[in-house]
Amino acid sequence: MIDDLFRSPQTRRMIFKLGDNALVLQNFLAEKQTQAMIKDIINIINIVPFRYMFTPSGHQMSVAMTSCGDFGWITDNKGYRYTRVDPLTNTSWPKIPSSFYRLACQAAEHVGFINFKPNACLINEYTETSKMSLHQDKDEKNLNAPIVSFSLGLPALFLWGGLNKSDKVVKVRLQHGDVVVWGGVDRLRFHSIASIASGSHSELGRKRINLTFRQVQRSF
Ligand code: MD3
Ligand code: FE
Repeated sequence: MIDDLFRSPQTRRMIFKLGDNALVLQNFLAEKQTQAMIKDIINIINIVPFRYMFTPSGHQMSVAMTSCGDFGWITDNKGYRYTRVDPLTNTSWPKIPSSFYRLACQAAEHVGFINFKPNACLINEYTETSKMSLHQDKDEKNLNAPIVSFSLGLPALFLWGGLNKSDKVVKVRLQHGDVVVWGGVDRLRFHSIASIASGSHSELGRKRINLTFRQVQRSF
């Protein structure tokens, strides 16, 4: 209780319902945990660096990406897909650090998705001018598994849509330490990152990093 009096309101854990099977877990990640995760991200990008990939239609993305896990997500002139090897470095994607893995499963379990076993973790790096346009995440073969996302660094304006691209969107500010879990009826919702706040984060500077944990293959 005393602890609560001294903690700033922005670091209190709160849960917001976005949909029947989608929740924002505000401040789910503790500062110690995000610091450990940032160290692990630096190790990963030493092996498989962030890169600005091209969409199949030939547009270069404004979000730099890389992956860890058994599978990584790529996009090029041949399409969107998951691969076991990074085509840029010709190495296997690095293992998902245990510091991320346990927290991703815990977050899923916290909102009722038991047995989540992510085998891909996409790492997105945003600057103040990056955007991610309205899309669905449907390259995963197992659409029964939820997706868990972790936000680090600068805040983002996230837009949460419906199952049709033209459905109205809800604005959600995602901040450092926030987690979003979505599955079930909300798994194929359209969503986008409209903008990144300007400013500087104490650990990441003028950047935002988002991790998304996915179960890419059906588990037999
Ligand atoms: C999707 N990433 O990597 S994650 C992506 O912040 C991606 O980097 C964004 O979209 C990012 O594919 C957003 C957060 C999120 C939250 C709720 C969702 C994505 C969602 C609900 C339904 C579908
Ligand atoms: Fe997405």
